[in-house]
Amino acid sequence: MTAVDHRSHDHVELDTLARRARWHIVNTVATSKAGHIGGPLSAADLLTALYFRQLRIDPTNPSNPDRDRFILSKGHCAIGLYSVLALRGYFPEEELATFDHGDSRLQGHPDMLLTPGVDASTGSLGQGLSAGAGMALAAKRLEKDFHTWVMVGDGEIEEGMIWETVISAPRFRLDNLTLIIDLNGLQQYGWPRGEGDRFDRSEPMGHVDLEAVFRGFGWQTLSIDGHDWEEILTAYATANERRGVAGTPTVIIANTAKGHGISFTRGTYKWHNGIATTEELELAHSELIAELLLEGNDR
Ligand SMILES: Cc1ncc(C[n+]2csc(CCOP(=O)(O)OP(=O)(O)O)c2C)c(N)n1
Ligand SMILES: [Mg+2]
Repeated sequence: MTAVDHRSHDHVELDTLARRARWHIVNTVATSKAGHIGGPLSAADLLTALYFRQLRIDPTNPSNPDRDRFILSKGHCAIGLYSVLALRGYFPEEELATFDHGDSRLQGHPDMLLTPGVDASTGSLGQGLSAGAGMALAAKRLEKDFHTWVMVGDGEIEEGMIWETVISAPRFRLDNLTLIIDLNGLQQYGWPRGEGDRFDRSEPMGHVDLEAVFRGFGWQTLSIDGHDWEEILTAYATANERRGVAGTPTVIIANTAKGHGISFTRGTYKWHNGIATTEELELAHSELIAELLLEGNDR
């Protein structure tokens, strides 16, 4: 008996795209022998929904001054962004094979001067939200209607510069600015505390009530499951509807799992970065793509 698929057509399409993005991530990093895995995988659903359902963008005109902006502040997750940009049509998917090569447009961290669709150069953690607030403020001053979206990691928000903008953005009434926190529970190293560790490196924000903190600074907060299409799309729509009317910025706290989508990378800090072996690649392919091929849904 064939199992009944209760997912909506829209969610099946997003699911297919996100699987292909995840395959590009793990396969490209293995091909280039460099790059990050866990953070791009935790963000893959959020990025797919953003680029395929939310952002007002045109891949054939990436510098349109009226386009929505997106800043991947956690720039080490560049391969996640590039995979989705390629699927969305900013450049050929085949170009991903040049990732991190010296002469490639796809550097290990995003370079806005090289890559079509990249709105800010990032990699030094903590800076993207300030740049995004600048863009949102410019939109207000120029009376432009675009929305600026910024994604940060949960380790990244330990950076003090993030909080300078958290404090100031409501003062500037930046309701055209949305921050997405990829709350995947891990940063570069893991938990629990191991022998010889000098610090507890458990969940970077595990002890903080982020909703209360952001609300205290005057932000609208939305807390979601960052791997649930309905919750992601609803949060994006809510944030977008606040633009121009609410007077305060929005933060989407997306509960995710680092390495989500592939069994052996999920929930382990060891896959913050790493090169999959041939056997691991085969397993990842069978988990992500083989099922799609069976369903005839690979395109
Ligand atoms: C200012 C700065 N300090 C340190 C690093 C090195 N670094 C790269 S990724 C990373 C961990 C980031 O963790 P998190 O923000 O949680 O990202 P994710 O879990 O999504 O990979 C660190 C410390 C950096 N890129 N920039
Ligand atoms: Mg993290």
